[in-house]
Amino acid sequence: MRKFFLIAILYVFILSACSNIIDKDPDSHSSASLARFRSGEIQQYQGKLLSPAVGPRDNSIKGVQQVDINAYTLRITGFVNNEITMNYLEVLQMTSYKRLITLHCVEGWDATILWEGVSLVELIEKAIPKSSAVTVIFHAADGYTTSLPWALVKERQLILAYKANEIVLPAEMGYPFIVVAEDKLGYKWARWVTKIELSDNKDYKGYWESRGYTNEANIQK
Ligand SMILES: Nc1nc2c(c(=O)[nH]1)N[C@H]1C(S)=C(S)[C@@H](COP(=O)(O)O)O[C@H]1N2
Ligand SMILES: [Mo]
Repeated sequence: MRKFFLIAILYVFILSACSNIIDKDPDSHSSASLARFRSGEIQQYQGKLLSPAVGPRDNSIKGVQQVDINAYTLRITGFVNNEITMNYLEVLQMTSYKRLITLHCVEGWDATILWEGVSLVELIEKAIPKSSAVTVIFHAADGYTTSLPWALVKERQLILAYKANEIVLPAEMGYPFIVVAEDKLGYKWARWVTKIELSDNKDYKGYWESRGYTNEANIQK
């Protein structure tokens, strides 16, 4: 009798483990992620499954920011020879680039999203950075800041995205702009970007970096 119960328990255990596996089937979306897709959002790209642009929860320092696009400006300032201010449509008129890139958060989750945006290098070069500029600091509407080396932005040809999975970036994901910091942890992906500051401080530390996260923010692959 005892043996029977043990087998029954084992059976239930195996079943639940399997349903877990089914939910993680790489060839189909889980019902939880399906529910998060917005209307118009594509769910697959070049045979690869995409993650919903909006994650299951928000971990931003001050919650989701609602940016008034009519009042919005993007400023490029600091160690530059030609400080500039652009509005939303001026940025959107620049050449656009599409990239399929995975965002990895320090908390363990990740999301593979088709990003579309403008080149950060083309944007920053409009302001003619000084040769002493080594760091790019991103300032956001919620007061959040983070930074990347200017050399890395150039080397990786990083983009500033305004679309995710073919829809306009949802507020939760940083409307109007998010830094697509490829191969860097989530805290480098500044959302609701309002200002890009060039700096000569190679050791600048942003919000999470000054609270102990590494400035390199490399993904452990
Ligand atoms: N402006 C701003 N951008 C931000 C943050 C924030 O709090 N404010 N959080 C960062 C972190 S820690 C992560 S993991 C990603 C995704 O945040 P989410 O987990 O809230 O979706 O956004 C990043 N960009
Ligand atoms: Mo994060």
